[in-house]
Amino acid sequence: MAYRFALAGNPNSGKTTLFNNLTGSNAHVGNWPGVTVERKEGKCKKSKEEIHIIDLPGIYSLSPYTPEEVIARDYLSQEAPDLIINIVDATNIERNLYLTTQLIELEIPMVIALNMMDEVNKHGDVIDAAGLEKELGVPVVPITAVKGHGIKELVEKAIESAKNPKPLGKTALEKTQLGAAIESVREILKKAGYGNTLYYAVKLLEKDSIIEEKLKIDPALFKSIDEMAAASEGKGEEEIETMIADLRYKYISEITSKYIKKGRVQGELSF
Ligand code: GDP
Ligand code: K
Ligand code: MG
Repeated sequence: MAYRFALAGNPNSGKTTLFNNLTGSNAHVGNWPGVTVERKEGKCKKSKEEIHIIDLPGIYSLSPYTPEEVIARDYLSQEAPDLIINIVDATNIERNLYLTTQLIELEIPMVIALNMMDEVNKHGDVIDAAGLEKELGVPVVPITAVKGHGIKELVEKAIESAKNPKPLGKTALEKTQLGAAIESVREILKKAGYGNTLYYAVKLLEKDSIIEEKLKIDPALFKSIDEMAAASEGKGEEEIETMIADLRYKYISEITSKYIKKGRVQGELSF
């Protein structure tokens, strides 16, 4: 059977470099419907299996604020690719993992390509990829896209995960005080027959108006979701959307301090 793998990551994380390495030169280049954002698709040359790689626009989050974000999230939630390759710039891992925590919520099989490992090694930093993999619940494969290092392992892991995805453990937000509200909204969505319930539950709690319209939820159910969102906002002044962003960053900061050792103390001179 043929597979569709979507390549997702921040701008400048090395998506084009990885895409070119995977597909060689025979990519089909066009635009996403209705917008002048480039759409590239190509066949993966690194496997006997038939794999189509779709390059998504570079994005920092799955919020609905830029055409790129909307294209990426619509593609992922509506076209259901077999797998996401999430390319992460390992030299800028905290910012990149913000998107990762959101991609994981789509419940699509995923592997993380931890790119720019040449730079990480040069700085003497050490990233515990196995630790991150265990924490995030998805495979993490260190690569250096410009040199083609780690690509074979990445493709092998990706095929393995597409064929036999491991169940996700509790994801970042489910581990926080929002866990109960997320679970309740998921139950409502499941009963109403929706898929992608984790992603949609978070989006509804965030009061994402595009998703609210798209799902056409019964007004009574909608009201109860809204009340749960209001209750989760708690006593603080914060909007729930800000609270959710803060919770993601807090989680990321905890896991990066646990699994990344900096080789250089900040401000230290190197010779
Ligand atoms: P995109 O914006 O995600 O498509 O990123 P690009 O593929 O254009 O890469 C951004 C920059 O990072 C380019 O200058 C690449 O040559 C560079 N780059 C990509 N992968 C690596 C890598 O593994 N190591 C290093 N040192 N640079 C890389
Ligand atoms: K670029
Ligand atoms: Mg690019």
